[in-house]
Amino acid sequence: MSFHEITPFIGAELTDVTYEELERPELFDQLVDNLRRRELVVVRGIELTPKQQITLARRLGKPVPFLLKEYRHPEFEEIMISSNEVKNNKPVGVARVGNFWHQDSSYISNPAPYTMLHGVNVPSTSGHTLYANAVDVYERLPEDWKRKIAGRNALATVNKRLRIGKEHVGLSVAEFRALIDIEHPKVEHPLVREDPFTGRPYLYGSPEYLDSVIGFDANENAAFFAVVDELIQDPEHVYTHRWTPNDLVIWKTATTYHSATAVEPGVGRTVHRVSIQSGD
Ligand SMILES: O=C(O)CCC(=O)C(=O)O
Ligand SMILES: [Fe+2]
Repeated sequence: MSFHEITPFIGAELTDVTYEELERPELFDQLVDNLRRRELVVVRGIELTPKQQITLARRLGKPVPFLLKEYRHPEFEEIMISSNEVKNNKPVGVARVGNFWHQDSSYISNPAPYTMLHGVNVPSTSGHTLYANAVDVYERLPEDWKRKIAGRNALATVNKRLRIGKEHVGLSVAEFRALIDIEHPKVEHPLVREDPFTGRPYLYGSPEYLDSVIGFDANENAAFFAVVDELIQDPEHVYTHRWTPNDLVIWKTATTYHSATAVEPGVGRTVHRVSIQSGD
């Protein structure tokens, strides 16, 4: 029983393992080691109850309940249900979570370091998840851009991606934007950071969650965002996770860019998501 590398640039995978086996310290330590070095770990087809998923998450840190109560699992507040399914005329969970390239919660000042998804009901022909490595993205950044961004901070924002809610009906676009800026102030992060485990530099910020690089003019920002988008989405450097039932996928939020892809019409998809803060 051992992990194998999924692609040269990201990911390690473990197959044919049960929850009881994964719980053993030797194997779980291997998982942590692979997660630290490979950014993303896939445990294929592992049956887990919500409680078992939370127990595993606790080994990595402190599971934190999702902000909006209505999308929490009815019994386990640490689990957010990410789903396009509807039961009794009610959405089972949040639909279209993360359907653009991003690093989880990078628009806040202290994002939880790990995300864990369990594939409860997953189609095989759509609804894949795409992953790229932010260390690899930084490495591939042309030298002149590395020089231009060295030592710079960027302003992150949820502005471009915030969803319009019931409470926003009647607001003009300008008023909506003004409100977001008050409720979700932009935060500043260094653009290049060092991974605490490997010491490798990585790019922190995705154009969808970036307002601007401080000190860049509009043209420089646009040019930089285009370069970064192209590097993130380079098909040679993207791992496509094609879900199989009960896959458990865990990633480091800072060093992993990812994007959910569309689910084909009429097909249900439900994953249980746990966000894991450090410490306890
Ligand atoms: O459901 C997925 O494919 C990933 C969604 C996502 O971005 C997340 O859960 O952080
Ligand atoms: Fe995400």
